[in-house]
Amino acid sequence: MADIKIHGVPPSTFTRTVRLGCHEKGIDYEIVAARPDGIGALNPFGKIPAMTHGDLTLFESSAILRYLDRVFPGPKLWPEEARQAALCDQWASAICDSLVGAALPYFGARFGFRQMPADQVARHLERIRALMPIFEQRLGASRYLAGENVTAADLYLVPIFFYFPEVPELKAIGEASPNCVRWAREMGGRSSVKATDPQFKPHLAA
Ligand SMILES: N[C@@H](CCC(=O)N[C@@H](CS)C(=O)NCC(=O)O)C(=O)O
Repeated sequence: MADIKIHGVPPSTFTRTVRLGCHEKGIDYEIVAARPDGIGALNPFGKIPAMTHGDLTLFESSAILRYLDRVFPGPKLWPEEARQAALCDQWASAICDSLVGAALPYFGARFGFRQMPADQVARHLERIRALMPIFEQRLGASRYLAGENVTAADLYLVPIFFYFPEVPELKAIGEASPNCVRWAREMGGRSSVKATDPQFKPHLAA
């Protein structure tokens, strides 16, 4: 039985980010099924994922990933060099602060998990559309978000961008972004991304 337990479910984007980090570093872990309404004391904020390692319980994906990066050997998720590490923080934080804030409610509405007025759904879509050129420009200037190597920043973008093909209007936005497509092709070839495929085929709400 693995020492590291990730409490969450595979379709959850933040759960996937943490799992991606485990795979990138070669950390053995066990996924323990938990939804936000069942996470209980592991996260008093009622969000997934949480992680347990012996008597340590952590929530917040960035805290979990940083802990794993410090404690376990394997490729660094945050570069050692200060500027590169800051770029990684910058992109990871910007994704959580902007893209996730539009994409998660949009997925929720389109996958039929959340009821939302149509104009609100449309606003989330326009926000996603407006944000994609930022990633397109960045991934035209560097191979990965924080430079020439995969970092934690990329692990935040993968779960979001890899749902785009499931939703026709997002698929079109993604396909109109050739640098993002190139990045996604490279990321999609990684064993971490293959191993964490949520195998989730949503039924789209109207
Ligand atoms: N800041 C948290 C965000 C986690 C998060 O929002 N997880 C989603 C699932 S992908 C969730 O639990 N949503 C339930 C809710 O917001 O009520 C992290 O980085 O771990």
